[in-house]
Amino acid sequence: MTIWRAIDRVWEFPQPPLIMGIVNVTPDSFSDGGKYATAASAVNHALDLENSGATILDIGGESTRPGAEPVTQEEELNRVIPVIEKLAGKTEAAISIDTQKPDVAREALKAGAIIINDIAANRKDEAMWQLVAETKSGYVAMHMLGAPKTMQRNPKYSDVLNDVEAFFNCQMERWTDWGMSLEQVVLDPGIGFGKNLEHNLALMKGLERLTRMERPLAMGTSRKSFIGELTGAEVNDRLPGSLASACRAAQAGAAIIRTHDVKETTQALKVWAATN
Ligand code: 8Y7
Repeated sequence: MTIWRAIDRVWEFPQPPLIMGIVNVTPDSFSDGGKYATAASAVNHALDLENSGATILDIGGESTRPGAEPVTQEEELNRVIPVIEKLAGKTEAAISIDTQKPDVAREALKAGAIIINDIAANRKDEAMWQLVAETKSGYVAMHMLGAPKTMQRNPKYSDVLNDVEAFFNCQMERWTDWGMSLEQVVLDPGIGFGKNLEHNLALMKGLERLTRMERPLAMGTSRKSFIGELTGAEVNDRLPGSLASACRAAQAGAAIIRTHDVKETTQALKVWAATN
């Protein structure tokens, strides 16, 4: 048995995967009616995702799509903090902050988040880890090669599964050195983050290597490019491929599935769990 701690919450694994619902708070992802309307629609969307089966709500204010431009800290705070504050009193789901910025993460925890989803767990600076150690938040540590703006320019590995596993082993040592408990940590291979189709498929085919590691594994494949590359489907037409890859991740022992399509993923995983 493995436990995952995030401030006052504890989850025990193995169990069927928890669903992390994606809540993007970017100006045009919900509304063009100004800040308040955007925050209110994001909160409503998050509550819908909870009702549809999400145990974790992942709130993000900065697009990390390949080639995306960074947003300023002030803008990111303006986007996510009102949403987390409003949501905190209304949801029983755990609130996760998807940010690369330690100061945004700190404010998000004050506003009611208990998990930091860090796509930049390859960072050089330790401020994020000191915050995780100090607050005892949960920490989803995602593998990324490089940074979002340039990561898809010809990524190279000697062996992607070995390299990702070695990265996690190396970082786990650093995290404990910085005072974090590994009980706070979930690992995530970062599908699409500095990975071409062949790399993404190698990770998915060999996923058991990563789910056998000492910490639970999170996985995000929802609507991602590899599904388009395999099938020709456009981004809003990738639900079937997203569900197939969610079931594959569940079969490999993944602990958390991050998805836009919570209702559909919940149904798929229920059938998977009942027949497995
Ligand atoms: C992931 C993620 C994104 C992922 C974790 C998208 C923020 C791109 N992908 N976080 N974030 N894992 N932990 O298409 O795979 O959702 S953003």
